[in-house]
Amino acid sequence: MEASNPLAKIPALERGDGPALYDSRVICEYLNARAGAGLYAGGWDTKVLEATADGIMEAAVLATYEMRMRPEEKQSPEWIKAQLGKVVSACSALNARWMSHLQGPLDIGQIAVGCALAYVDFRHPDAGWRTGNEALADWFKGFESRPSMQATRPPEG
Ligand SMILES: N[C@@H](CCC(=O)N[C@@H](CS)C(=O)NCC(=O)O)C(=O)O
Repeated sequence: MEASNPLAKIPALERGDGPALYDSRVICEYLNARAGAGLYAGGWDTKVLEATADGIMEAAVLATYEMRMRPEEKQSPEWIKAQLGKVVSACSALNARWMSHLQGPLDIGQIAVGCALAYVDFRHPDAGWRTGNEALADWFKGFESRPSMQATRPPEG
């Protein structure tokens, strides 16, 4: 893994025409350019939405690591709560300000939000992000039923 990404993190993409790429935002932009998929047509709005989703994912992953990788006596419940608090407040911001973008043409921002919310449900089903965020919850119900989301559901456990 370090051979592809010196930070020893996934995802990393090995390619024939240059060094490996890492960081999901970089990989997504590369794949979009190769496919001509037009997933960044929304400009800065799309990128800020993607960054918000990435922040949700990062906070949720950090909480997961604290809960699953550290011995229980070393875990900080306050820190876990703070990370999941970021998840919920970012979801409230999406619900308040981003619904029309989320309901517009498919872009990388929507995909990132869909993936982040699916991860939160997978690892932190009690995070409570739906409370008060009904428009976002409704949108996600539609998004997660897409064949691509169903086909890439993680196995239980
Ligand atoms: N910003 C990076 C985050 C990547 C990341 O944190 N990956 C986690 C798995 S979800 C990882 O490989 N962690 C291993 C580690 O931190 O050592 C991205 O979007 O690609």
